[in-house]
Amino acid sequence: MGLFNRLLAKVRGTSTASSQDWSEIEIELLESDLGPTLVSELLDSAKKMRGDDAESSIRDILKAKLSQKPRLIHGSYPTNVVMVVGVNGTGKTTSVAKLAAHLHKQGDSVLLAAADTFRAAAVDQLQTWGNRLGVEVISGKEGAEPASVAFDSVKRALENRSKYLIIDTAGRLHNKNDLMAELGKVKRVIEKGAPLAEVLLVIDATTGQNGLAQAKIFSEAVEVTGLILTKLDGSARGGVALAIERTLDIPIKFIGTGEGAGDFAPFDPDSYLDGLLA
Ligand SMILES: Nc1nc2c(ncn2[C@@H]2O[C@H](COP(=O)(O)OP(=O)(O)OP(=O)(O)O)[C@@H](O)[C@H]2O)c(=O)[nH]1
Ligand SMILES: [Mg+2]
Repeated sequence: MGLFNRLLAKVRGTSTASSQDWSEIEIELLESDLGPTLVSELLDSAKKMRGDDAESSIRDILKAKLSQKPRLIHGSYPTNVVMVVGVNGTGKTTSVAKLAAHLHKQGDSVLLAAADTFRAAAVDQLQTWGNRLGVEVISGKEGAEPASVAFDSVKRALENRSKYLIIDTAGRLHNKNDLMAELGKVKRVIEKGAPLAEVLLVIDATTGQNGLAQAKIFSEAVEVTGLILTKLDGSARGGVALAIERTLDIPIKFIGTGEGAGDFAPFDPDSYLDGLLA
């Protein structure tokens, strides 16, 4: 049953919902990770609605909560440098590869950088993707400074005139200050070589409201410019993404819907809302 079915049924009919009904609807909406602020805004509007246009009214309300910022990769420099960040296991490395595949398919030249130097396996994982996609991967020795790998990759991308450089970073918990400070350093070192086009934060759609805390803290550390929302192929509806867009005005730029290179697409607000309202 769609997330908003009960709500729609209540406002569509002529009968007025009881306060018991409204609190049940509220609980249901809260369970979808939309977050308390957005849920109470929605309920306030819904209580004033009547009639068959309820669905389009709710769609309009939700749409108005989405960011108005551009959703394409913002770039003006000869090499568009994209840094990919996020907590452990959200799908960063896979998304780096998928984004490379997406851009490569468009005919653009792409270089990848394995700046997750904590684990040799992380470099191998990206290298395997690079081989599969026919995209070069810059890496350092195991235990190398992530900032130095990132800096070398910027130099290489500028020399090669790559249109895009996508830099993978190690997963880190947003509440670990030293790791967040290290990420800030990687960013500053990259910017010594070239301006950053984007800092993309990867959010796992199944993480719930914690995603909002992740987005806040990563933004403070590295000025996140966009989101990649992964694992939307599962049961998660990704309500948290709406909460992030509304609260922090960070646009979702891409979505991940599986483990394959093609399970990736630019974010389309209308089909996302279709999914929430289905
Ligand atoms: N179902 C599904 N699985 C995904 C998606 N994106 C990534 N995964 C899987 O999630 C797991 C973790 O993905 P990684 O790309 O290694 O995640 P990461 O953020 O780089 O992980 P760390 O570097 O360890 O922090 C892998 O098994 C991926 O195949 C997605 O959109 N859908
Ligand atoms: Mg990784």
